[in-house]
Amino acid sequence: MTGLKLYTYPNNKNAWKALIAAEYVGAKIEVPAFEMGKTNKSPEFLKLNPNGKVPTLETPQGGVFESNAIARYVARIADKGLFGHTLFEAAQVEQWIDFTTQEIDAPMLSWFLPIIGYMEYNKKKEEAAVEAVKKGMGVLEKHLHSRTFLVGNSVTLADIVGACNLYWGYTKVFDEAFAKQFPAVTRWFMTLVHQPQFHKVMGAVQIPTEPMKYNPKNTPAAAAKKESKPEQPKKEKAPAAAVKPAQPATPEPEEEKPKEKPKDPLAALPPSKMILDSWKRLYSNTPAAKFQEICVNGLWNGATIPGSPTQEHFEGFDPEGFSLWFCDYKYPEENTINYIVMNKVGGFLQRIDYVRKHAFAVMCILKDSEGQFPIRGFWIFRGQDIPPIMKEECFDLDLYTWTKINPSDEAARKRIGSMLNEEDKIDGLENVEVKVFK
Ligand SMILES: N[C@@H](CCC(=O)N[C@@H](CS)C(=O)NCC(=O)O)C(=O)O
Repeated sequence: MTGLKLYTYPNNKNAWKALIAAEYVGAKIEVPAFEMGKTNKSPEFLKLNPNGKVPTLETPQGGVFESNAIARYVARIADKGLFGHTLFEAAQVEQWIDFTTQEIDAPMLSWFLPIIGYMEYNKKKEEAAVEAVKKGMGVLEKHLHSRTFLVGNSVTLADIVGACNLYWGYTKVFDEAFAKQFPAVTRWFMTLVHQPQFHKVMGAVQIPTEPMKYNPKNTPAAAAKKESKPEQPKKEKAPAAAVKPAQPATPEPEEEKPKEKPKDPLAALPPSKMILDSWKRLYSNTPAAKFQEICVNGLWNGATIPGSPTQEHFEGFDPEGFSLWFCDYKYPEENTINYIVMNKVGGFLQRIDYVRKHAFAVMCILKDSEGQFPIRGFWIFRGQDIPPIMKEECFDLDLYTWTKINPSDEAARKRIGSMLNEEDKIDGLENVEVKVFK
């Protein structure tokens, strides 16, 4: 069979199901260059998979989506026993594929995705997810106690899909004590990932010494505290993908007091000749060809906003009324999947709509030689500190190291220029994407 193309981002454990199956049946699958959010939203891709999701397989007859369906298709290309050897074994293979997907992978996603910032965290939901994973693994444990593989005496598609469904567990969130509760499952998983067909696709599987945990700053208590605070000004928009924060642990008071509008301490600052909105217009309206000359130099020296019907002039940076900051994500080792990192930054910027009047930022998603995605950014804040409301409301703040910039430092100015210009290399690292808060 030729002409198969599997669309996916790198290291997608769902895509590995088909790629490992291909190793067993000797199928050749091309994995074309792929850019999340672009390739999978193109009209050609949507013809293959109207959901715009990956993995998606392109076959000579058309597209196949859903990773298990793709893996089943590939496993049937040649009969190498991936569905067992009898009708009954084939049913058992299907049974374990469905079981590990619904009873293990689904709760594993609810456990893991909030930890990496891809879903809103909720302790109760996490506990329920951990319990559900344990329950599913308990069933596997009993079954594998006396068996090497899930069905029969050799690897089947059930083992391939099952191991992929447990991949995030063993490589990200299980600690030693957790794995020890399931010795047969752990032995089975380790046996599989050491098979050459698995190893060729997955690479070396590393069990972490320190499993990933949710950042305790964003606990339900913090969410409860946040909930009990006065409402934000009306103009605040809820982030598009936000899930409601955890409910407060204590019951709501019977009668709610009328909510006060919070005072804006930054409104009390002495006026500045620098108008932040004017800077934002300069940033947005300067054509790319003149960006350095007009916008970047204009930050320091002032500039007239291109195309402004009133010849609006930005006065240049005012170090008394504003401050400049660099931020650097503290845990780049968590950032290994590019679109999740992009969502993390996107979510952060969506959550701080309330500070738009007082802040501007460029956040750069970079890529280092180890395939990690450091996040570095440049911010302008009204006043000499990070706005107090952000300090109170925004848990993302603690995920970054914040460094106040001396505005006359030439090296800092150069670095700011590289971020504003979205240069191909920032801090010597590949610039993957820049998100702007304006
Ligand atoms: N159940 C599907 C899950 C597919 C899925 O959710 N893919 C995600 C990446 S892991 C995706 O492509 N998201 C892109 C989007 O939603 O735009 C499968 O097993 O293939």
